[in-house]
Amino acid sequence: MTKFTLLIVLLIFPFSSNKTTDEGLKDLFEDSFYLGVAVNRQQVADNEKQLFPLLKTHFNSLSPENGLKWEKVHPQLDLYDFEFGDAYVGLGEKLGAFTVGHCLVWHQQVPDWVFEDAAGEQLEKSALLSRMEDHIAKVAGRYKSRIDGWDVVNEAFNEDGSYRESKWFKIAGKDFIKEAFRKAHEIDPDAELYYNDYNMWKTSKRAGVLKLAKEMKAEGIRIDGIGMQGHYMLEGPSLADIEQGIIEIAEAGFTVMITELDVDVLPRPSNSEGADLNMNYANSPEFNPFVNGISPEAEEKLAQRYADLFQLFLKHKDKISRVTLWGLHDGKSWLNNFPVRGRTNYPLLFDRELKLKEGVFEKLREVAGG
Ligand code: 9MR
Repeated sequence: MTKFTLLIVLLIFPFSSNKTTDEGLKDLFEDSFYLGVAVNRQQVADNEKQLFPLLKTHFNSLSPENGLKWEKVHPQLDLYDFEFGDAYVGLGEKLGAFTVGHCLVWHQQVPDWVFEDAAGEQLEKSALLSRMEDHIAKVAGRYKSRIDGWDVVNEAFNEDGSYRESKWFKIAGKDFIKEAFRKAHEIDPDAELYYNDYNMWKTSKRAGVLKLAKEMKAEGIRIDGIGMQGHYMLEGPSLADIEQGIIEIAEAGFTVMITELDVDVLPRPSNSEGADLNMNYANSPEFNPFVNGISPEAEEKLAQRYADLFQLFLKHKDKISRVTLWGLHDGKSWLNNFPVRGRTNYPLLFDRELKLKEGVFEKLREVAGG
């Protein structure tokens, strides 16, 4: 090497090395919003090994995919299981991450006994609410000041903006939502409190949610933000619809979070109900086309969809506090089993070998101006 080429190498190296080796996804958005990821039980247990550096490099917020849901953390009346929660919160602290709790009250992944007395009869409203308050006190209380924000109530509305006829609602009416937020705030006054739902880009659904959220605020009940889950497809919903959602939530006085982002790349059967139908769809090349790898065209569309979405989120960074991916890598995404079980999907930012999808990263870097 001549002195001249050595000089050139020395001059270029510090600039080029930095970008490609250490830069994580989160760094693209560090002045805008947290970048989060939902982790599962196995990933939390494994944090010392392969995953920790990867999480540290790319994310500065964590959500628990399933481990803090009622059936996991409180499987029986007098039995709480905090093994996952303790490890999860510990991981969040080690990462220095904004650590989210998900979710205190939901109609899914909640055992039947919650709604029944010892004789199996349906509980009265006051008994159900006091059971719910006990649960919130134990779970949010255990992680007081260690969990930064809670999804307090999840998915309590129908698409038309009416209340979902869950057991919670049938027994307690909308008061279950108000009481859940009241109790969560009493137990951990420093935690941010969120309502979280899918299809918040739909005008009708959003109207129902915002009406209640404003009513709660007017009654002095703390509610900081609304989570737009962000389970999207390649072709829809439109950016315009998502944008309208972000704007209206912010105008109503609430912080916006994109809480469960993923992009389904597989075709959706129009009627996918029933186990037998699921079988056929999973086995059919039409509905499960990428068993041996995603096509370059679909991968390119995925990268573009993520770029478009993040460009929109950046445009509204003053309204959005966090964007969280619903899973770390394709192999573990719930979308391999929804709406059809047993398909091979590619909805996330890391592939099955835990490699960051370079095409997506490149495009995100462009939209982030890096
Ligand atoms: O990703 C979760 C999956 O592993 C569970 O089987 C499923 C059970 O309903 O819940 C998934 O996460 C959901 C989240 O908690 C709330 N919004 C919808 C998510 C996808 O179903």
